[in-house]
Amino acid sequence: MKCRVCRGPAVIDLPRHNANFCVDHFLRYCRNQVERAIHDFSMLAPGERVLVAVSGGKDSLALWDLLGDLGWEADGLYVGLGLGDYSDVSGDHARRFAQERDLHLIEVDLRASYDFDIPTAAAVTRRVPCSACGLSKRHLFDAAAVDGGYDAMATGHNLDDEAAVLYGNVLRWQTAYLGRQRPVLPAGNGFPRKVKPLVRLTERETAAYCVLRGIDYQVEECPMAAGNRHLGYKEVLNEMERRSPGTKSSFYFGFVDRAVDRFADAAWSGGPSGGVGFDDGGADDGAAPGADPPRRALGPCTRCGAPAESEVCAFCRLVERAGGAEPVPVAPPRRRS
Ligand code: Q46
Ligand code: ZN
Repeated sequence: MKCRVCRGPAVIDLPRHNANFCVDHFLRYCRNQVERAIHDFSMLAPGERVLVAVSGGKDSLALWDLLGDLGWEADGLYVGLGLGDYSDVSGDHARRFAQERDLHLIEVDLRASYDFDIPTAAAVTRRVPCSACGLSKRHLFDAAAVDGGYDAMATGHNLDDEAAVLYGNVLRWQTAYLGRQRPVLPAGNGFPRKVKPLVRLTERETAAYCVLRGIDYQVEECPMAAGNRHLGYKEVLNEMERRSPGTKSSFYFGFVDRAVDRFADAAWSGGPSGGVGFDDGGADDGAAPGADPPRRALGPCTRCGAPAESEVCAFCRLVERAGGAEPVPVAPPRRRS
């Protein structure tokens, strides 16, 4: 197996590009893909400050590394979700990454700051954990990005994530979600700009990037994720990709190029909303972790000042319900029948 560029020994094959790469040219390929995504979708302008949502997993750490490499001033934000050992290990990876590179990592711990964690919130609200989790992460990331004066917030959603979310939303014709599924959400209504610079890289590629760059990351899946629909959609798409390399990319980018605008009217007019309850598009609600609820806002939350659809924002209502409740340990993964 030889590198397509230099004919040296290749370390990875990329069937969808009909190419093999050596270490240097694979790393260059990753940088090029991110640069191209940022440029093609006008995600960031030179000199802008970025806040990276860091989970301690491969995607967010690869993203932080790549953005720095490409010259952006990027800080990280890690949210402690209280998911037992999984959170402890994830936080350690995020902290070590930042320390070793002298980067600034902001940390917010749900238990320490709001007196609840995700398993407890899930039990109190009787919703799947991803519901309270997605709501909390979005609220805290948005608030940190706005309060910190960052020009944009970047998340590590990769091509597999976006294709799986799209697949789920198409299967259920979630038109409101479809209209918002773009690599960039502009700032507005008190929300920061949100960008996904890894949309041109697959999960396998971000994992290989981390290994080749010597980045240690959380290799376990979130204990709450097992059995959710999102993972099932990924498996289906992986099988299609195996049979026909390039399927995921043409599915997702074909949608972004030729179809997303058709759902623009639905995008802001309806659909499940993080502002109404806890139905934020968590994994079992039909969409997936990372799906964006409508950014409707009638005014600032009277408690925290965040954009809210009612007097009190959904996160503050969650804090009111779950804060101080008897802590619930991390449950074994829930399997769907
Ligand atoms: S961390 Fe949170 Fe994800 Fe775990 S509980 Fe669900 S949303 S799966 S990206
Ligand atoms: Zn609030």
